[in-house]
Amino acid sequence: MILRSVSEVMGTERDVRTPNWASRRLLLKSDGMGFSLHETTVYPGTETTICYANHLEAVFCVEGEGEVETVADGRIHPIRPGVVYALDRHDRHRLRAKTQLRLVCVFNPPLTGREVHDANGVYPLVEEPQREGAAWS
Ligand code: 9YT
Repeated sequence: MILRSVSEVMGTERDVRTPNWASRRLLLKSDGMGFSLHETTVYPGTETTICYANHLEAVFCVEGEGEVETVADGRIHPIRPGVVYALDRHDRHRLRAKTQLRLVCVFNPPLTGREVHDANGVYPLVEEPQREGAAWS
């Protein structure tokens, strides 16, 4: 069993900070679960345009108020605690935080932890050797 807390991840290489958000990677590809699991804090007043061309992401809001806009159709969906949005079509979207958002994010395939958003808000696929004995390849 893997046991890990947000507090122990803080300040390590699993704590990724950008001007708009910080992401604490609780589970990464190297943990061998087949998905990665992050707690993401999005700073109030920010707008981030993202398109995960290589990944599926589900985002569950546990704190804060904001909205997500799907760029293709201009639809705006409110984000508040208890709401999940799942980017099942690699949707280009704009995430706006009215207040600070605390989000639980799951990625498939899992992030390795070394990805950075490119100019289009895309994470590249990064190849990394699997943990020995892990069930997923
Ligand atoms: C909600 C969102 O996608 N924010 C960008 C960061 C991402 N969740 C991550 O890398 O944890």
